[in-house]
Amino acid sequence: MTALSDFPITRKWPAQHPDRIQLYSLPTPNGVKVSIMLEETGLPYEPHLVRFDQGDQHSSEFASLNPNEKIPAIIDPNGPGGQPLPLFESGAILVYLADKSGQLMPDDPAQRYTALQWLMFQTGGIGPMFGQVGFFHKFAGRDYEDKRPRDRYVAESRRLLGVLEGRLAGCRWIMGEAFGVADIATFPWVNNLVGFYGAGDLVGIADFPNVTRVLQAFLARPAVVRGLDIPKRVTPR
Ligand SMILES: N[C@@H](CCC(=O)N[C@@H](CS)C(=O)NCC(=O)O)C(=O)O
Repeated sequence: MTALSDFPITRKWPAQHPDRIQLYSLPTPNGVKVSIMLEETGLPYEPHLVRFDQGDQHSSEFASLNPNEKIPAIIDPNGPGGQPLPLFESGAILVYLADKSGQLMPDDPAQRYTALQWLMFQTGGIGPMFGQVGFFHKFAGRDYEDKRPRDRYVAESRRLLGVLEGRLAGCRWIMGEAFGVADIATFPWVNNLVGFYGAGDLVGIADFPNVTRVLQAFLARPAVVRGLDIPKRVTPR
C-alpha cells in the first residue's frame, strides 16, 4: 500500500486536498493540455505551480515524480486498484484522464485508435517542431546568424499545419463533431505558435483557414479559457 504522502514531491508541494488529483505544472503549451483536460472533464484536482524561474523542474522532489524533469506531471491518489498513480508525459496523462472520466475519447474502438493517432501526431510532431520554431524565432536561437536551422523547423511546421488543415476541412474538430483529447493536445500548440512565439507570419498561418477557424472555436470554450491560466503564474512569462 502506498499513500500520497509517500511521494517526495508532496514535501515540496504539500497537498491541501489529498483526495484530489495532484497536478504539477505551469501554463505552457504542454502544461495547459492537462489543466484544460481537467477543467473540461470536471475531475476534482489540486494544481501546484512548478516555477521554471526557480528551477523547480530540476529539484529532487520534482525529479522523483518525473525523471525527465519536465512538466506536466500528476499523481492520482485514487488510481487503478485504489492505489496512487504517478504519471508524466502529457499524452499519457490525457489518455488516463479520458479513461478515468469516460469523456473526450470516442467509445468506438476504431475511432479511439484514430483519436490516439492524432494525439500522437501532436506529441511526436507538432509539439517538438513548433517548439524548435519558438527556440529559433523567439528565444536564444533568434540571434544565430545561420538561419538554416530556423528555416528547416519552419518548413516542417508548415508541412504539419498542412496535414492538420487537410484533416480539419469540413470538420468541426479533429475527430469530426466530437471535441476531444486530440484537440486538447493540438490547439494549445497552435495558439502558442501564433501567439506567444509570434510566428504566425513566418509559418504563413493565413494559408491554413481551417486550422485558424478551429483554433478560434477552441479558444472560445470556457474550460479552455480557465485551463490556459492554471496553475496561475506568479511572474510574467
Ligand atoms: N513530451 C513531454 C514534453 C514536456 C515538456 O517539454 N515540457 C516543457 C514545458 S512545455 C518543460 O517542462 N520544460 C522545462 C525544461 O525543459 O527545463 C510532454 O508532452 O509532457
